[in-house]
Amino acid sequence: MFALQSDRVALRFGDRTLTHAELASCAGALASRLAGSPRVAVWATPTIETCVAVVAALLAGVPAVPLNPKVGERELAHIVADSAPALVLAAPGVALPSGLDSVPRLDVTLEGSAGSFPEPDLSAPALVVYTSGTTGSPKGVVLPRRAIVSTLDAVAEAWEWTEDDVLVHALPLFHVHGLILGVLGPLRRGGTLHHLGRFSTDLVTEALDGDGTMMFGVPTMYHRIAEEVGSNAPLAAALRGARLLVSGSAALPVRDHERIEAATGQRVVERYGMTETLMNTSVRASGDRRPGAVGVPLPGVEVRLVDDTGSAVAEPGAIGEIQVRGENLFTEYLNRPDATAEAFADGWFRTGDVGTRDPDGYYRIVGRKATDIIKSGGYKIGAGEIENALLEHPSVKEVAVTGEPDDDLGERIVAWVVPAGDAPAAEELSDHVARLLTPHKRPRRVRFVESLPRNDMGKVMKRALGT
Ligand code: MCA
Ligand code: AMP
Repeated sequence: MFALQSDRVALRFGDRTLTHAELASCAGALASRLAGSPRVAVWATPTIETCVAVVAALLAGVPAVPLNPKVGERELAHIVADSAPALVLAAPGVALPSGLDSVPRLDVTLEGSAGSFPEPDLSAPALVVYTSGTTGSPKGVVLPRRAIVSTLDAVAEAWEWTEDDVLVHALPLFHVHGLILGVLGPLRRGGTLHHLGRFSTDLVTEALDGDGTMMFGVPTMYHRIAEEVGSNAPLAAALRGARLLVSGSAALPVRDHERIEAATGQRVVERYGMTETLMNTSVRASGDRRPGAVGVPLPGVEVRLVDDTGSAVAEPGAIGEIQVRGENLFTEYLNRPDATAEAFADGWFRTGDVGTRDPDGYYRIVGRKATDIIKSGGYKIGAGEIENALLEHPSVKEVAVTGEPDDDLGERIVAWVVPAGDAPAAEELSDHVARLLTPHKRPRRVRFVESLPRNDMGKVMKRALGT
């Protein structure tokens, strides 16, 4: 999957770096301690140790489950029970929550010398990434090595990504965007990742002013850049000098595209992906960078649009569900053969996204089939899991969760609550969700109501909930 031989810097986190050869040594040493484990969890802090742990698991052929280090107790219990990791890999000195007490810990150190490992079969599972659905708890998406390799090679071709590129980003390392594209991408190219630790426009300026050539981000990050770039000359200059700025995980509003272009002369490249499919389409580095469009299918990926009757629609401008086929796809949802079967139609993966195709083959995403999926800050969040968490709070009698437009986050989570007795403080309910699930799933707004609008069947009519 990676050559890991050169003396070029592979990973930079603050002032800590590892060359490809050094990474091969320390990840190789760790890999020999993992070999034979059925599956391992990785406490995915934004650190060099997380990268070493994931590379070690890949070298050893042991599937890795990246864990959000801010995960709440209920969500962690679910992931641990579902994925049954034999070990949890963590940076030395980092405290782990009690939900991991039953899982033996292995510290990730940056020492040791490389062993040699046979390259596992391409169909072997490499990562299990948890993702939210409309209802219930997050599902473990089993990603084979083939999907990772094919998606990374496809985007490399589209973005003319080489070993000379230094990728800059501040994405979390427990999702596809930050981990697969953002860490494994530079490693497969033989290039460099410069991770900022956290997002800030000052850190972006510094990194792109330095040797950074490309940047990946979610629309919230580009929105924050767009808000500032017109009046922040050093930021504008740093962005102007970059080779490529790529946005994904949610739609980048045209207004933000335009503000960034006006201040920097750079047009952001959009690509469209999903945890289950990795990358599907992208605007090519040399192609027409059209705001609002997610480009053309990547090499090896077939895309079709299917209308409500299940028929493929091909004429330009027709609207349908985006379905995908190719080597970029996941294998299954862990322990969920029912959900896996439901996700496919005649061998095509049903994304749930609704799109249209321009006459020249560019795709645009126009909506989503399920109303109970919210995309906030680039994170996918299921309304059902938040409703279930809120119903556990003694002051909540009934609840409905919706997403409403938010300039910064794309969508913000709103909880419509019928209190049991006196209404609790909104913050108490938000903290409750943050503690049980994860902070990014907390409602940003709580609206107390006397009742929820329901249809004759008793189902909450979410569209009737005004703001
Ligand atoms: C706030 N915090 C709390 C609470 N409230 N902690 C505990 N309890 C609370 N009640 C903490 C948070 O943990 C966080 O800590 C800080 O306060 C601010 O939180 P938040 O408001 O959520 O952060 P933000 O500033 O709004 O974050 C914006 C962001 C973030 C940086 C853009 O949303 C982000 O990183 N998004 C990336 C999502 C992503 O990677 N998606 C990829 C999946 P602290 O500051 O310490 O963190 S999609 C994908 O992979 C597909 C394949 C694709 O297409 O890419
Ligand atoms: P996730 O399941 O967290 O991997 O998120 C995948 C979803 O993010 C997709 O199904 C889309 O709804 C959305 N998404 C990803 N990239 C884009 C994009 N460039 N434009 C619009 N939506 C996107």
